Amino acid sequence: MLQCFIGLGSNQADPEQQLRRACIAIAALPDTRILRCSPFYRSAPLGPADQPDYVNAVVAVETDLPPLTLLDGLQGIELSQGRTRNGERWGPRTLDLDILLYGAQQLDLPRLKVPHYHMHARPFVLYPLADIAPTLRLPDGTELVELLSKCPAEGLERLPGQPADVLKT
Ligand code: A4P
Ligand code: MG
Repeated sequence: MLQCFIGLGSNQADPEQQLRRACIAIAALPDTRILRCSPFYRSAPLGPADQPDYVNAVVAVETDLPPLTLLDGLQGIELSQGRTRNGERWGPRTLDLDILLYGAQQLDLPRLKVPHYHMHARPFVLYPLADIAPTLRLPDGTELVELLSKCPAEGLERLPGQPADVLKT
């Protein structure tokens, strides 16, 4: 089994609830289990500013699914939670699920780039990732703490509560 990290984001239709539902759906993917779920963070939108704040989190999973099968599963969850794609880059969405890391693999496929291309400089990815994997290294050897030191937590607010509780039921 490989350990993977998945980034979750939503800024429409009750974002916290979208993320809770997504965690449950990820845990129900075949040959996959959630190991850890970060706290939820409210974050200022990156991209067009005329959209609501996002709620973001990161989950660590263990999976036997090949990378493109995992991507198919995650895109199925996005669709089942009302995700539509209108072509606007970085526009509002009910749910976005990104494969941040897939074991220590580096993938450059037409449908899948891993590590996720913008994760290195996004506070709403790096801080929740550090909550659940503080000693993580990226496949190229870069330490997560090094990336964090260059990425201020601007526009990021940790929300109260323990989202991981949804996984214990
Ligand atoms: N794709 C390639 N690599 C991956 C990967 N590692 N994980 C492909 C998931 N998908 C990957 O994605 C477009 C295509 O990327 C997919 O079909 C897949 O084959 P998409 O979800 O349809 O489109 P997108 O998410 O709008 O595009 P993009 O460029 O991936 O956007 P991001 O990087 O996901 O950013 N601000 C805040 N505060 N919080 C956010 O979460 N998110 C975005 C979207 C913008 N601003 C944000 C946030
Ligand atoms: Mg995406």
